[in-house]
Amino acid sequence: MSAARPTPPPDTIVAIATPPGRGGIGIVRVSGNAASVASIARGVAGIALTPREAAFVTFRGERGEPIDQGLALAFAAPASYTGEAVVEFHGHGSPAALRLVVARCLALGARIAEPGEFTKRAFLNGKLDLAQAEAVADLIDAASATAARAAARSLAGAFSREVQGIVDAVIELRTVTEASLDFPDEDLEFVRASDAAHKLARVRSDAARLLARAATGARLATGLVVVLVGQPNVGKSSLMNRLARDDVAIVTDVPGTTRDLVERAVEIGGIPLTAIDTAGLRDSDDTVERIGIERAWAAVERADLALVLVDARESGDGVTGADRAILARLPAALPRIVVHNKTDLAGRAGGTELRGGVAHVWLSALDGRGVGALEREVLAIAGVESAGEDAFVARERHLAALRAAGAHLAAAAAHLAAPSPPLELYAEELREAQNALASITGAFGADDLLGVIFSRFCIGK
Ligand SMILES: Nc1nc2c(ncn2[C@@H]2O[C@H](COP(=O)(O)OP(=O)(O)O)[C@@H](O)[C@H]2O)c(=O)[nH]1
Ligand SMILES: [Mg+2]
Repeated sequence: MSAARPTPPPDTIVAIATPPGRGGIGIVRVSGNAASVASIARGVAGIALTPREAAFVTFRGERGEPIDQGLALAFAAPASYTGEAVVEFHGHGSPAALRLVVARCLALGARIAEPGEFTKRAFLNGKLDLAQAEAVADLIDAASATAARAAARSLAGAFSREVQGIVDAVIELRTVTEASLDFPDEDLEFVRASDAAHKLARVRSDAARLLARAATGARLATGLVVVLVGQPNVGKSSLMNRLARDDVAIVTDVPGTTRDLVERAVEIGGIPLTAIDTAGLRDSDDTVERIGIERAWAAVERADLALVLVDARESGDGVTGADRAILARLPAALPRIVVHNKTDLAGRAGGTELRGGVAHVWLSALDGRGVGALEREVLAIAGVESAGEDAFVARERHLAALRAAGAHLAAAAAHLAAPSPPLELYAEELREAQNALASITGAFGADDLLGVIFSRFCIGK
């Protein structure tokens, strides 16, 4: 492990590990230095515990009075979640009894753990890297089965391994460069002979691909915001209710029924989305409706995807001048799907068509036909239709680091392609790229790099 990681504080922490409230089982977890954890274990459970062997015991208070009974389970350092000595008390899920167990641990020398402190210690002790530690939180917070599976893959190290693969390739490029900087007569030939340009191009494309996958992963974690817009009465609220599989928005045949935003978390194909139903977009003299329309445009600004509803009964290409005006006012970069609703009235079957790069979907929000095709289209645009087997969760922090690494690699490539490459600047960009990547897993590069240089090159040559 790198020397940059400080040694964890040796004090002993305790917390209730199960969610607040009553339940079948409640767990109190203790982690810290071996002697103090052992004395807490003996004080609460009344016996000396054998690591990894569950003992059924009575938990006791200061005067030996019973608090609860359950399992006591000890782990010896470093073979535990935190890498420290750990003991867990699995009692009944009674908040009052659990608090008594915690109070007893405090009296025996522990202190209350800070939020995330067990996982922080796991990181500091090298049990998890930073991306994995973040995946623990993402797994706990996962809003869908797909997001949970993706977090589990990140926790197992899938994302970290991809990042490390790119870091290794950057280190290899740096190794050649930094060594040649030490031997100025040979420098440029040396770097050229190592096929650096070609290798750098491959590193850049790997990093770009990882960024794309990470962006999908980030959407998995946070969910995509989908806004429903269109003229009054085209069926936005009806479609909202279909997507939510619930009556969340009022549907009437009165144009201008929806005035405020109706926002709802929905799940499509295992992907969490936030759907926003909006007021129909038209010129209105009604003050409340006008505010609603302003809010609709504000919702468009924070959306990742717009569903623009139109009436399937319109002849021609089915998009009226008013619809076109709405489409034109959407931010140019905002992905959109044109939804031709009320196919039941239009006597038209469902279907999907690509027109000028924009997907058009025909459906009936009333009878539900064609809604499945729309959902597939939404997932495709979200880039998560294949977020099955190889997705991992990622965070904005990871995306920013990957973007920064990509920019430094691009700058490195530009230096290398110059008529007389400034090798020092090239090396510096590679170093920055590596640092950006290393920040994802929390490993810092300098020591690792020196190790590689010394092990691969005979400096005394
Ligand atoms: N026949 C038919 N009627 C629909 C369909 N979708 C919505 N409607 C009706 O159109 C009217 C307006 O629907 P609503 O969802 O409130 O539209 P909004 O103003 O865009 O939110 C209501 O009377 C709905 O029952 C559809 O697919 N087929
Ligand atoms: Mg409505």
